[in-house]
Parts: sequence; C-alpha cells; structure tokens
Amino acid sequence: MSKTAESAQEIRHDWSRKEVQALFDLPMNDLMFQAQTVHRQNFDPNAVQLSTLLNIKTGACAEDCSYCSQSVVNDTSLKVEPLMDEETVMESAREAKKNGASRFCMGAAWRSPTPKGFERILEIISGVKTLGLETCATLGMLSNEQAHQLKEAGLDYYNHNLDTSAEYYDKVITTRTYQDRLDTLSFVRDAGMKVCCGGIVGMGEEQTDRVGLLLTLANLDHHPESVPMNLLVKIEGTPLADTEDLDIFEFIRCIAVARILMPRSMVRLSAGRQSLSDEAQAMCYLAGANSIFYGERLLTTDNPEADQDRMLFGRLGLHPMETEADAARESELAATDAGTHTQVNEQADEQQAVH
Ligand code: SAM
Ligand code: DTB
Ligand code: SF4
Repeated sequence: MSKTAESAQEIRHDWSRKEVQALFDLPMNDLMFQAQTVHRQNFDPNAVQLSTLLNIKTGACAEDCSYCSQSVVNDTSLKVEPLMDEETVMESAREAKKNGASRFCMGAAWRSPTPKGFERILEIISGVKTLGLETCATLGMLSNEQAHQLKEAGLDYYNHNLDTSAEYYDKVITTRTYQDRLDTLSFVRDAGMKVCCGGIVGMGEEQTDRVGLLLTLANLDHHPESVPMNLLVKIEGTPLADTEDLDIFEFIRCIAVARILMPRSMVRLSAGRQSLSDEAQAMCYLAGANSIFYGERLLTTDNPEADQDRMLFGRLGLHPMETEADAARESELAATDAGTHTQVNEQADEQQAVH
C-alpha cells in the first residue's frame, strides 16, 4: 500500500456504541474480510510479533480479581515466590532472545509495586534493556512518579488491562476501580512509555460488555500500541473456574473488531491460546491478531510450546516480526538503497510515523 493511501486512512477515537455493535452483528465472512483488509493496509499480513513472558513475583497479591490464580482471596494451590533476583531474570531474557522473541515482558503479582521491590525492578529493567530486547512490565497500579522512573530505567511498554467493560467490572474486581486503571494508563502514557492494554473475554459477561471494553479502548486519546486479548483461562479455586465456555467464534469476532477499531495497534492473541485449535488460531491471525506470547509458560498457566508455534507458523507461512528498532533501521537502509521499499519496511515507517 502506498504511503499516500495509508496516510489518508483515518484513525478514529470517536466510535459510537452503535457502530461497534454493528461490527459484532456482521456475518462472520464480512467481518473477517473487513478486518483482514484493515490489517493489510497497516501491517505485513504474515508477520507476527513474539513476546516472551516471565512471572518475576508470584502470588500473594492483595487484589481480588476473580479470574486470577495469584490473588490472596482465591484458594488456588499456587506456590508463592518472592521477587526474582536480577541474574535469574537476565538468564530468562537471554534465552527468550535466543529463541527469537523481540520483547521480554515481566509480570509481578502486586496491587502496586512495593518501594523496595520497585528499586530492584528498575535495576532489572536496565539490565534486560542491555540485551537489545524491547522491555515490558506489568506491576499493577503505578503513581505518576513511578511511571517516570520506569521510563528512565528503559522500560518500553507497560501492560495494564481494563479487563472488561466499566459496567461489568465490579462483578470481577472490587479492590481497585476502573478509574484507578485509567489513571495508571494515563501516567504511563504521559511518562512517554508505550501502552499495552486489553482485556479478558469469556468471564460470563454479555456481548454488550465486550462491545463496551473495545469501545473504551478505541476511544482512548491514543490507542494502546499493544492490545492483548485474553480468553479466560479457568483456574480451579477461582470464582470463575466453572464459567461457561465462550463460543470461540465470538472470541475471534472480538479480535476482528479490535483490529478494525484500532488499525495500527498490535493485537495480541494472549491467554487462552492453549485451549485453541490450530484452525481457531489461524482464524485469529486472519482476523488481524499479529502478536503472541511465545514460550511454554504464561504467568502461572501453560502456553503452547515454542516448537508447536514454529510448526504452526510453518504451516501458515507466518514469520516473526522484527523489533520496531530493527524494522526502522532496515527501512532507512532500504530508502538509501535505490529507493525501493519492501512492504515490511513501509509498514515500519508508517508505524514510526504514527507514534
Ligand atoms: N498484577 C498486575 C495487574 O493486574 O495489572 C499484573 C499481572 S496480571 C496477571 C495481568 C493480566 O493478565 C490481567 O489484567 C488479566 O487481564 C490477565 N489474566 C490474569 N489471569 C488470567 C486468566 N486466568 N485468564 C485470562 N487472563 C488472565
Ligand atoms: C496479558 O494481558 N496477559 C498476560 C500478560 N498480559 C501479563 C497474562 C496472562 C495470564 C494468564 C493466566 C496465568 O498464566 O496466570
Ligand atoms: Fe493481582 Fe494482577 Fe492477579 Fe489481579 S490480576 S490478583 S492484580 S496479579
């Protein structure tokens, strides 16, 4: 796609509920066609970004998120682990890089970071950054000052999810408000970090709640650069353990609608991938998902083995996306090299231009 055509494409932040509902109401084939069209206008359709996730502090979290194995109020048989030391995290990060991940995401089961833990987190982030990986962390609620300190330490992305619609939210979490989450997100944005923000579906919510979640994300002042779509992983001992399964096509619809509403965001096929067939995953990629967690473990639950993903990528002709920095460097080289741009390089330019 030419730059002129691309730049003419409007990025909207004024979606109405009716418009989003109308997307959900489309016949599946029409929705997939629209989502794939938008996807191709903005990305290499066969490139998927790989993030590896590491739980650096496990369990004993003071929040009461009813889906989560790590909450103190949920009676799950999880072994509590303190904050990992820097060298252990570095080893995992090196391994992730060796396996082809471009981003390393660190999760800590905190309501908000403890002062001592936070100091150590800053060191860990600076360390991981030296490996040439993009860095991401999810540490719970942040203050404005903490957001700035994380940015200074070299953190590229902060993950903090809205989880569901404002209306359904207090059926899932009571110890932190929706507004608390929005506040953390604006501290992250104002500090100059990229935002990773999405939600979970399949928690017994109505479709109007899925519409509400995607509408809220799409109408933020800036779209999150990364939008993780999690399908509930049912964990024994949590209040949501026996929730009825969501129709998998409804999950795929959510991905397609996210792609259409937030055309230049990376849409990440996140938790729940282990329960998806290869065919369902292929449909998620077709619907515009272009990022995954790569590696056999999420935080406390399993993810497909790296080999399995490599095999599926081979069967579907997908390839790992470079880091933004690599893509930008390549596009500069390509620009000086006879003025020809590959599609990937064009997209890298375009993405750089967006943010
Ligand atoms: N404590 C931090 C927080 O809540 O922001 C960071 C970690 S928390 C586990 C990150 C996100 O993982 C949650 O917001 C939720 O969207 C997702 N998540 C947690 N448990 C899940 C589950 N069982 N199924 C699907 N997604 C889950
Ligand atoms: C996100 O949205 N999903 C990831 C990441 N951000 C931190 C976490 C998924 C957790 C799945 C359940 C678990 O492994 O405990
Ligand atoms: Fe704590 Fe995050 Fe789990 Fe909620 S989702 S209980 S905040 S670790």
